[in-house]
Amino acid sequence: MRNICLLGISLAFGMIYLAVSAFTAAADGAKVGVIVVDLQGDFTTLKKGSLAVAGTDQDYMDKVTAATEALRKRGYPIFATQDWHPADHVSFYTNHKGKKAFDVIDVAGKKQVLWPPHCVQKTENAKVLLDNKMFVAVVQKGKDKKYDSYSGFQDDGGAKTEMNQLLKKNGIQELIVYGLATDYCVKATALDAAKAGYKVTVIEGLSKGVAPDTTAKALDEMKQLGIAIKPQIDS
Ligand code: VGL
Ligand code: ZN
Repeated sequence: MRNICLLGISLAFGMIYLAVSAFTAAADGAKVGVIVVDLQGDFTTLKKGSLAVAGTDQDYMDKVTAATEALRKRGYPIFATQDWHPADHVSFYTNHKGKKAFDVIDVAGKKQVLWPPHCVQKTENAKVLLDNKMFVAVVQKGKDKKYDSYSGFQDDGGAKTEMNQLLKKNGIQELIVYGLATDYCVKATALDAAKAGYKVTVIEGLSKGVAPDTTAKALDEMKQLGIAIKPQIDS
């Protein structure tokens, strides 16, 4: 009797497990995760950010919020990246004498765009604009003053964030990526994800770029590397 009971309980748990994993898997059976990139005040016109990307108004925020909520309800674990710079960060033009915003200099053999100061640690406009309860984890990047870090996986000095380990720990094989900005942090994060072996889809309609030419180039480059570009999330 006791054995039959135990068998019944294990069968029930087994079925619940199967039902839940079927729900969180893509059509090909892979487990899907989401990375929302740098959805922070400083990158939005909504919050009058210092590096506001065109088209990041209330309407954009509402779309991103609704889509992220829908993906979470499908059971997909949601991750966020957060640009999180010290005030003396190398990417700020104000930290380079005689330079102005959007000048390009050489840093450790790499081209570095000089930005207006943005996403300074603990400032109001460095906050992620989605309810933190949505996220399994928020991965901060660009904390080392010596290196920029467009990618959520690693900085320009090669130092890895916890992103890949977090995704592995959560069993993620496929990623949906969107946010700000298409031509910088979305692109770098999607490319590193693809290089790390994830199947990647970038949602163009939930991402906005700093400039039209670099955005068009970024979309091309991502496609070349096998990243799928979709206008919206599948309904
Ligand atoms: C970003 C420029 C500087 C981005 C971050 O999130 O795309 N762009 N820092
Ligand atoms: Zn930055």
